[in-house]
Amino acid sequence: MAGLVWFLGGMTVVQGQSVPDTLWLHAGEIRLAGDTMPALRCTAGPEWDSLNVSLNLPVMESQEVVLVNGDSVDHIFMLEAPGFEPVPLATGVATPMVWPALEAGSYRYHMATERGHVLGAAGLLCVGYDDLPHYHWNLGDWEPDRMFDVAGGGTVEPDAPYVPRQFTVNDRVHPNTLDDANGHVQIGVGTSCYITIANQGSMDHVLHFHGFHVEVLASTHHAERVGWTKDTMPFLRGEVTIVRLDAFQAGTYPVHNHNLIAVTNAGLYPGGMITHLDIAP
Ligand SMILES: [Cu+2]
Repeated sequence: MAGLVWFLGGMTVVQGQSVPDTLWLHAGEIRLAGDTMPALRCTAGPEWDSLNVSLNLPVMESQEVVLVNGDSVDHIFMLEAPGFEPVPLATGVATPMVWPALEAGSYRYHMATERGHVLGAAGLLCVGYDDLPHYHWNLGDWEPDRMFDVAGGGTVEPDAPYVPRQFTVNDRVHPNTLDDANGHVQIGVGTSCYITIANQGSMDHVLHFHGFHVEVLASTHHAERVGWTKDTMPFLRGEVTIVRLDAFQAGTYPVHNHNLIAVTNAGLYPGGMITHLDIAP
């Protein structure tokens, strides 16, 4: 939800939504390619949604936010941004906090609790980078057994094998990734866009772009990559990267995880972490 597309003089500007006064943490269920799993989601409304919300703020503008913890246990909210300290969220309580004034960049929010992480309450705050269409890809991986264990009060063994069955971009598996206005890149030839890529999952991921090399503008875990132009890039757990795509040729080009398991839905190819760049002539 919450994808807003404005048409400004023929230019399409894609982004999340402005930060509302109140956000909700909900417990619920998600269905991905036949698997039903317990999940936590952060939304901009009081109703459950299977998609975490991603948000925008202008450069250097702080924001007061109230977060309602609708889960049955306490959590800790974290925005990975300079000047932000983790905020305890008691169950059933609306907790006020201030998101600091931030320089242009993309910042990951998440729950700094195992339950919050495994059950997937995480999204993005994008600040600035709004002079071009700005898409985002929250990368996720999901192992139903682990999610049921943690939802039932269990904890993850540090050396337990991790074999996810589902792999998502913005909480969707391919081909549903193509229904996502925030993630499915659709721009015209000769134009450009930004893409924020956030690895919200429990394993590292690698994306391969067909048709284009993209320029790295920012990276939380690989500062040395800024200025590089590449078509394949690994993203460590928790890493947030902003790239710029200059669409010099028309056509439809896949972007996909280079790990073959991650382009399946419960083992069936194709699926998982695949989206498209659709460049109109
Ligand atoms: Cu490829």
